[in-house]
Amino acid sequence: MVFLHTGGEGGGMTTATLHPDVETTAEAIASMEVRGAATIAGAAADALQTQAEHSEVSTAAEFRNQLRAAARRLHETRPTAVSLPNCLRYVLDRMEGDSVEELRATTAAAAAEFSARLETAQDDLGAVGANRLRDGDTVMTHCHSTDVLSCIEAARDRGIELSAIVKETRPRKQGHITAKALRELDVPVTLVVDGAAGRYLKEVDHVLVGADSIAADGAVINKIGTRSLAVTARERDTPIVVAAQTVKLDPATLSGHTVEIEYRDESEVISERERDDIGEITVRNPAFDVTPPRYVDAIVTERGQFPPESIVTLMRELFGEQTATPWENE
Ligand code: RUB
Repeated sequence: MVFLHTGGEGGGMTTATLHPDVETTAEAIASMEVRGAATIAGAAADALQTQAEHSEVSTAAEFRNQLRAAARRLHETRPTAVSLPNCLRYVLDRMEGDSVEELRATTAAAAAEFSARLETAQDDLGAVGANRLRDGDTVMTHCHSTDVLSCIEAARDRGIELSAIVKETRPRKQGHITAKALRELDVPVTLVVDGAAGRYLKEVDHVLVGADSIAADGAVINKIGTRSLAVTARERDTPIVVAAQTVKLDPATLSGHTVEIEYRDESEVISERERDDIGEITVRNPAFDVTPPRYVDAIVTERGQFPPESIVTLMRELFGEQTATPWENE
């Protein structure tokens, strides 16, 4: 069990006992053993469900405190993927009741419902994305996106033959995960280093990327290197399509908030030995970048396909200007 001191509902301090799965999940997200925006949100929902189902507290106030403490622990792991706060908000906003048993039931049900919706959304999005793909097309991918793979899988299920040029995606080479998943779908794969993408774009019919967050102006926040890929693709007239469930829409950007870009450890970029050999240098490792809407042709969601500039309409409909952070309430 993990003991955290948290603010209590009466303003005093209480000790919230978190289920070990919450800490295990938080560590797995922070270390990127669990990664990718949709997968992170699903893991967070599972952890909240476990916390609710196994809570041993005796009062409703303690239960609420404990769930908020669990949500805070999950929230602090990775800053850029908005699916994480969207998940925590979805579950905590539905934590209702006067007794521990009522709170347990509503919270666990909300977490299970969030997970189920995530899965359905990805399938529905895949069906929309597959409509863009034609027999014989070549797609180029960046990083590893389960939303992108859902589009390709739906196309393959319809008997559409595709091939893929997969960018390695430095520094952590998530392109290898994509390559493996595509081979499992029987898609021929050509792996290229990131710098070679431009060279191969003329053989590509669609650039297909995922998103960690989408801002109200239609800007797409995704793995570092997405922006330069989109700029080059636009220069070559290759359509760039973003596959992103609506859980990637960031409602806070409606009211002027910006998306925090995560910087990761320098050791992902260069080893200690290589660095010593070079001498005194600065190393920067931003994990994500922002692609302005003018370089994006379409955002494919489970609610259909949108030009990036019109995504704000869907964002307002689904979230309003919701920026509440119920995990911080006392
Ligand atoms: C993953 C990444 C993915 C998006 C979308 O970054 O940028 O493109 O998260 O993935 P990291 P999905 O490896 O740093 O988490 O479509 O699976 O949500």
